[in-house]
Amino acid sequence: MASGSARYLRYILFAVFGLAILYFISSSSLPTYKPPVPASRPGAVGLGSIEVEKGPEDVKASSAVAKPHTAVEKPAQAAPTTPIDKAAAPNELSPPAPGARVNATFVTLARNTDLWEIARSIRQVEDRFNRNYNYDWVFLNDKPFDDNFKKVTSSLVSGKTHYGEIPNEHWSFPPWIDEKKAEAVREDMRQRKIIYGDSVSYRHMCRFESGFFFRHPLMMNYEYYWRVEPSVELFCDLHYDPFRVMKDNKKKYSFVLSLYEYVETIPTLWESTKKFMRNHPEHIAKDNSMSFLSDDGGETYNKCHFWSNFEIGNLDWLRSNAYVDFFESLDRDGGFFYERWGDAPVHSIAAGLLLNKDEIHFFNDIAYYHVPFTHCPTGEDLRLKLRCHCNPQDNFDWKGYSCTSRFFELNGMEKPDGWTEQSK
Ligand SMILES: Nc1nc2c(ncn2[C@@H]2O[C@H](COP(=O)(O)OP(=O)(O)OP(=O)(O)O)[C@@H](O)[C@H]2O)c(=O)[nH]1
Ligand SMILES: [Mg+2]
Repeated sequence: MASGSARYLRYILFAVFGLAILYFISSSSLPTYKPPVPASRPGAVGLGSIEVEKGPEDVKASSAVAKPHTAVEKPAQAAPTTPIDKAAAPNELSPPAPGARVNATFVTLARNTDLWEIARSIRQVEDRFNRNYNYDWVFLNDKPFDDNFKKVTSSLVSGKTHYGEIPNEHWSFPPWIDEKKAEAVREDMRQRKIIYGDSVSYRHMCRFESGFFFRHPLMMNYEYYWRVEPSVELFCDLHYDPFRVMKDNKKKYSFVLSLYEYVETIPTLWESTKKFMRNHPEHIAKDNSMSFLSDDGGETYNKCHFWSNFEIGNLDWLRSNAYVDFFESLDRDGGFFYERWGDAPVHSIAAGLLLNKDEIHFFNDIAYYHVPFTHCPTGEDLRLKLRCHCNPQDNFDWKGYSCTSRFFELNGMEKPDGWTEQSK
């Protein structure tokens, strides 16, 4: 009996010793953990290679690197011991992309009631891009933002948030406008069922976006902006910093979608533009994009415009004498109230005439939706690399009502492979 117990004891000791050796070998052969490379770093999704995205688990594991003793723990062992309230420290989910930031901000005009629609937009912009770049976000409103709006939006934005109220002069009838005449126009447009035709606030919004957002005190410290509206979608990862692309390539204005404007909303906009061109020939760029705007050398407007609910642009250009003179000339003519001029044709005509062609940029790889149009990048290779979730058949670029083909032709750009299949 005693010798039997001794034998069992020897077996047990052997087994413990063997297990200890196995554990030593297996743990010393674990690879050293390297922090994940953010997929949205410039070059991370190079044109010739796909970099494997690190899932949230991997990224979370990067916090273990900071503590050398836990670096070799397998996630399966670590998980049950991680306190639930420490499981997802937001700052550790997404390491910042390397490289210097541009002096830039997102900007959103919104009402308090737009909260959940803008929350959706912010979340997409953050997930696809800004979580790695942490750019600021400026929110502007004609009324004070309430605490709930500030609380929710600031929790979603990875950069600093700023909330500003619009001064009354930038959101009201200027003194030279005949308000009775403006009211009669609205009534007429209401009867003709012109979209937003009877709205006063929509007109203030369009005038503010045309002439004032870039001069708001909160915007004065920035050089570039990216406009984001409620309920928009971003369908692809953004694998580089578009502000950096704008700055390094001296771009002043950019777009993803273009289309024709409803003629009923801008019957005299081109007459006003021509008046401005006669009065200020010094502001017209030599190598401008007139052929994007007009099919007869400037006689008439073909209604093409960049869709300004998305735009990344240079604020100093909008604050330049050329742009401000253009806006003030239009504003005096009264079409923001006597018609229903939108900021999209106003910005687009300005970009087309005041900028040289090579200062306007088309972002094919920023996949975007604002009801009812989609820009889904042409080219399957690109869509797969950028992990896009848009249906390529929805891409509006090459359809009949888009002006993007004109932009390509005017700039001598070759259309991406696959465009013909999307033109139907
Ligand atoms: N503060 C404020 N923001 C407004 C007002 N009207 C519109 N906006 C904002 O101005 C931008 C454009 O307004 P939208 O209602 O989206 O206009 P739209 O894009 O032409 O039309 P939709 O198809 O309805 O999106 C959005 O960012 C709105 O949140 C307003 O009265 N007050
Ligand atoms: Mg909108």
